[in-house]
Amino acid sequence: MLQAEAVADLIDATAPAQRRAALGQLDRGLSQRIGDLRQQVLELEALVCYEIDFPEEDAGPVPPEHVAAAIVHVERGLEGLIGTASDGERLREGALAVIAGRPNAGKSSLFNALLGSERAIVTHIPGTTRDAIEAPATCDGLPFRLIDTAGLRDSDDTVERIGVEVSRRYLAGADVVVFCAEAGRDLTAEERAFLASAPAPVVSVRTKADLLETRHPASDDEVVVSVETGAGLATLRTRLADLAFTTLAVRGNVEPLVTRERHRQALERALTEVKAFRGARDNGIEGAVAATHLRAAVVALEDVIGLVTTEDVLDRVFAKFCVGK
Ligand SMILES: Nc1nc2c(ncn2[C@@H]2O[C@H](COP(=O)(O)OP(=O)(O)OP(=O)(O)O)[C@@H](O)[C@H]2O)c(=O)[nH]1
Ligand SMILES: [Mg+2]
Repeated sequence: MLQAEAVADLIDATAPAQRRAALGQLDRGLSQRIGDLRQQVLELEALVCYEIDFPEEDAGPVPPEHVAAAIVHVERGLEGLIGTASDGERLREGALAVIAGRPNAGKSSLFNALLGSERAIVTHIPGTTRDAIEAPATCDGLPFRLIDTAGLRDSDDTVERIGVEVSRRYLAGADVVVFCAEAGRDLTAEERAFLASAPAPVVSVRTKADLLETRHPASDDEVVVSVETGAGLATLRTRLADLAFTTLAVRGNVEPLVTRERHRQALERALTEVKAFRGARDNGIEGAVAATHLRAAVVALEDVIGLVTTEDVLDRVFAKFCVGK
């Protein structure tokens, strides 16, 4: 379970050097897995070459369902890896968590509390934060880029309006939105509309819980916090980690993680080619032509692992079918 260990190391890593080492371990696991997939595509190519070269073979051609199953197997493998990419890239870069809400909702206070330092200016005056501030933070060991924004509202003040526009731009790229509203009040129509149209998963936070005489009416999907008492902050961190790193939480890290954009793109290219191969076969395209898609898939996979061997196919044919003995 090298992979699981590498992820655990990554989550525990406190120093940049530790993180780099853990990421390196993940990459090694990934090249092995991609090497496996490359091997599977080569075997598929070998089967197809056999069909092409020996169509009248007495022993019978390769059963079509054998080829079909091999195609599905490769596709599943590629899809599984590609499915890890969003978490993997966030592990490397940090998930973008954008704190949003009306002016004075307590956004900057929460930002500071999650960072554990007083980065953003906090005052009782609505409209204090005018520009977005970004800072790295760790929630349950997972890396985040936390953004404090200007309160969302229409303003007559030009500077503030620009800040609000910046907030909207950040929101568009968010991996998760931390929506803040004071505890103990109903949400405004505007706030409801915002929540209904949020561009990313939202954690709904009720702030300033210490100011309430009674408990905030219980609701499962809201996290009630106070930066004065620290209440709810641990729950919030866990909620953020779960929402921003979904497959890590669910899957238990059995697949290696794709942590680089370039790798994901190459895997997607390989998948597209394998699918094109399947399509070509289904449409009765001649075997040699269809097989060029498999070649392209192998090249895409080799792009990732840096392999350059191209002669394996014939070796495979001979080894597997003892042709020419
Ligand atoms: N008692 C109490 N006061 C809080 C809490 N969180 C924030 N406040 C107060 O609420 C006011 C607004 O807090 P900010 O963090 O500046 O709010 P904001 O959402 O960043 O406001 P803008 O930047 O103006 O949009 C300040 O006076 C804070 O001290 C809390 O948990 N408890
Ligand atoms: Mg603020």
